[in-house]
Amino acid sequence: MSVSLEERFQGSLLGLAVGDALGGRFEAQSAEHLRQRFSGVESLINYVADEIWYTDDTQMTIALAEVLADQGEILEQPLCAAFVANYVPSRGYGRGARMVIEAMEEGEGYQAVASKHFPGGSYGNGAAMRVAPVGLFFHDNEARLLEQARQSAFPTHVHPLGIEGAQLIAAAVAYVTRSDEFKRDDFFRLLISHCQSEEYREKLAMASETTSIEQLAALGNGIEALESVPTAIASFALSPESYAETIGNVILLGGDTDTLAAMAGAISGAYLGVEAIPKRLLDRLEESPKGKAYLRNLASRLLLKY
Ligand code: F2R
Ligand code: MG
Ligand code: MG
Ligand code: MG
Repeated sequence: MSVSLEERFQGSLLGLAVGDALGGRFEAQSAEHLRQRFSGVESLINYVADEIWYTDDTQMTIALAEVLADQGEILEQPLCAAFVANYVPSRGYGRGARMVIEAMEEGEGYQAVASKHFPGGSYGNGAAMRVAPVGLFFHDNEARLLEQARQSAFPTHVHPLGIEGAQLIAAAVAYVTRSDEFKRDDFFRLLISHCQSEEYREKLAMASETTSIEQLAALGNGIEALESVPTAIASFALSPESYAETIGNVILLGGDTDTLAAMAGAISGAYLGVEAIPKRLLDRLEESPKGKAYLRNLASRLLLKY
């Protein structure tokens, strides 16, 4: 398989946005309800008839990608400015993230809000859902990859489990961006070697043995990083050759469907390239000022700066 870097960068950003936008239709619904409505992934995708709109996951990813494309690295102040410039509350942010960004907007001490709103900081999946551009940009620079993923998490997520989730998604995106052939054992060995906590080490060991939808469901579908990052990674590894299966299988788990599909879609798109995203979905992705065409162009800008 030969996929160009441009196709991978575009595939990851658009794959994230499409997963987010499709999953956003079903956020917080139960797996039972979704399984009654849809017989499988194909019927889920065929259900989409009109425009699909992305949520905070893509909105914050755009902020990160803009900073990388402009600065060549994640720096705290430009990142905060980009979060504020891209802040559209109606996209549905986590409540902790909302408070931190509003403090940035007001010029107040956002660091204090980030570490005090939740005890020890947020372990939500908000840092992991937006980190894909770091994985793309530093895919061949292991020394900076994890440090930059941490840096991209910090303004809103200071809890170690929130940061580690972002580092693992960044490492997964980086690995597949370098790969022409998916080697499952290597992939999980590398990710497990990056784990700092026993919690993620255990979950990724489970993910490495996930070969069925039932096992995928057992990894979790929640808004916490630990309850969604391993699931998204496992869904990609379950169907590495299909973008549609990768995002469809996690959406059908219910729960935090937009974020599960955003993270899984970013990994799959980086591996398979933009052509692997079903035309039916990509055609319907929003055409707003920061919609489909902007994302494609942003991916190309990111590659030019890389
Ligand atoms: N927030 C949502 N969806 C909810 C509904 C939105 C609705 N449709 C609307 O229009 O308003 N989605 C987005 O939030 C998730 C990412 O969240 P993020 O950025 O991590 O935010 P936050 O608030 O920091 O963390 C999320 C929740 O996790 C729990 N939590 C985190 N740390 C905690 C701690 N230390 N102690 C206790 N609980 C903690 C809290 O419930 C947080 O609110 C994505 O799903 C994105 O799509
Ligand atoms: Mg969202
Ligand atoms: Mg979500
Ligand atoms: Mg470089």
